[in-house]
Amino acid sequence: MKHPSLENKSEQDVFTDLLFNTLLGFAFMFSIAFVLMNRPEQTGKIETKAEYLITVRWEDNHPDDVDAIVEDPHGGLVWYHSRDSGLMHLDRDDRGIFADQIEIAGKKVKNPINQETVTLRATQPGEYVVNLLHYKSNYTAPLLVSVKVEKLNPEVSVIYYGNHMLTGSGDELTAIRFTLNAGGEVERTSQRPKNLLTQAVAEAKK
Ligand SMILES: [Ca+2]
Ligand SMILES: [Ca+2]
Repeated sequence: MKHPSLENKSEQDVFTDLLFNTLLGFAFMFSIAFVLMNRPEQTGKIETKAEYLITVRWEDNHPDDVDAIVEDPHGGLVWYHSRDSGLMHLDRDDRGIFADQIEIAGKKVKNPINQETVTLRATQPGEYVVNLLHYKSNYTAPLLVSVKVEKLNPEVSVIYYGNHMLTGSGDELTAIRFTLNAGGEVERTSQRPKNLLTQAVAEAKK
C-alpha cells in the first residue's frame, strides 16, 4: 500500500514534477556552462605544479619595498618588471605597506605580510641565482630579510634558509646560488655575489 501522500497524484503534482525537472535541467546546464567558463583559468594556475619555491620575507607592516630577482641557468630573469620568464614565475611585487589593503566583499582587509615568492614550474640543469634588491628604504637602519628555497617534490625539503641585511635604496646582494643537476637535485650552493640588476634594467629597456 502506498503512503497516503503518494496516492492520487493530481494534475497539480504532475505540473510541479515537470517544473522541478525543468529547473533541474537548467541548473545542470548552468553548472556545465560555469565549469566550462572557469576551466581556462583553473588550468592556467601556476601553483598546481611547482618544483621549487623561493620565499623572500621581511618584517610585517614594514614600509620598505624589497624585490626578489632570480636568474635561471639560461640567463632568464624574473623580478617585478618581468614576472614570468620561461619556467619561473613571481607571484606579486610586494611593495611594503603600499597596496597592502585589499577589498574583499566590500570590506577593506589589511594584509600585513611582506613577502615575495618565485616558483620554478620545472627545473633546468645549471645554476640559479637569487638576489635581493632594496628597492625603497625608509630608515637608516638596515633591513633584515629572510630567504628560503624549498624543493617541493617528492616532499618538501628546505635547501637554503638565511637572513640578510639590506642597507638602503639600491642595495643589491646575492642571497644564494644553487646548481641543479639533470634530475632536478641540488648539486652545490654558493653565495658568490653576482649583480643582476644592471642586466635586468638593460633588458627592460629593450
Ligand atoms: Ca617589491
Ligand atoms: Ca606588503
